[in-house]
Amino acid sequence: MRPVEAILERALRGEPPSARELERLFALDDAGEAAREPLFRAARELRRRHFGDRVFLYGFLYLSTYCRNDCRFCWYRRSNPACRRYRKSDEEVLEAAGRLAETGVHLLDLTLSEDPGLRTGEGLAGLVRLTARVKAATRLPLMLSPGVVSDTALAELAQAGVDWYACYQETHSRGLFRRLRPAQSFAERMRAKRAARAVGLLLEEGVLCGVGETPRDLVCSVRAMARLGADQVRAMSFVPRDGIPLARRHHGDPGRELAAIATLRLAFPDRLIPASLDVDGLAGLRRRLEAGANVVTSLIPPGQGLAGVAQSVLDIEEGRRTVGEVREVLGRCGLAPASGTEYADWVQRRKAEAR
Ligand code: MD0
Ligand code: SF4
Repeated sequence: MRPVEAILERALRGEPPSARELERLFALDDAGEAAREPLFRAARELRRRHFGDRVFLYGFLYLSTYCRNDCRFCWYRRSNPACRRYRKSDEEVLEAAGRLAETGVHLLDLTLSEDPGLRTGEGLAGLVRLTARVKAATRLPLMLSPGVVSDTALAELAQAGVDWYACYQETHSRGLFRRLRPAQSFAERMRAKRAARAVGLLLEEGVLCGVGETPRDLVCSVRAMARLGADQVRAMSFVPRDGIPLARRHHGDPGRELAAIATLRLAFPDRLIPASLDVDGLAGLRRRLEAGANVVTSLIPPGQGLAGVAQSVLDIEEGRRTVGEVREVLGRCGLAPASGTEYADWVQRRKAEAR
């Protein structure tokens, strides 16, 4: 039997791959579709065992695009004059949140760049109040993606009804981290995640693909995700654009991200793994689901002037990042949206287990 097949067979028997084996699987990124198919098939089977045909849907609201940082992969980095900055008012956020909730998403992800006006004092207090209002109005599970914040902020946010803290290291190689996030602290960012767990928040960790990482770096990320006890783990491709300094490495090759999604499924069979609409829009959804993802993220309501992150505009105003469009793709993959109760139950169960 070829080594990859043996790894997959053992994973299906409940034996998680070793570090060396994970490296082998991550390296299937440029092996071509046919060579990756057995990996994808195993990932789908593990997803089926833990989640059946059910998929969770996350609505996304980007509240502020002002940022103090200068990440080299990001469109919203402070030194990019070309991106349109906004900070949504409470009323705008509540309206967009209400609309998204009505469409049937299971969670709202409130994301912010590291906006200096919302990090401390009255700005932070306003964010905490807004979060509580969104919770009261929608009664949905909430995720907050505010970048690195203080322990006190995390505790206040948890108190206000936030369920998840999302904060992606992008890489767990310190050298690559320095190149991606200049002048930011690797340790601070990791510490915020441990602090979030300590106040009872669920945690999403993530890696960026196509930025010069090696399969071994990705194994290092799997270890870090396991140590953190991450509840949701993400791999997302770098999207090069004019105005972003980082050079494209894996131009047009989604293989790295797809192999990473499937390998994460083998390493974390019962965790949540996103298929983001924020890289290739709706057109890229099917292949991510077929690699073993079980959450669709970055559903964004049209007509509200809201932005995406990696893709700031793709498919948004066309109304293609919506539950109706996603449901059709799910159907074609033999999958279906979960009910709100199924998702809320999953969140409650995980919180109890994590305690
Ligand atoms: C996504 N655009 O899900 C969002 C974003 C932040 N928590 C998530 C990267 O793709
Ligand atoms: Fe700011 Fe986040 Fe972009 Fe970095 S990745 S520049 S912290 S918005």
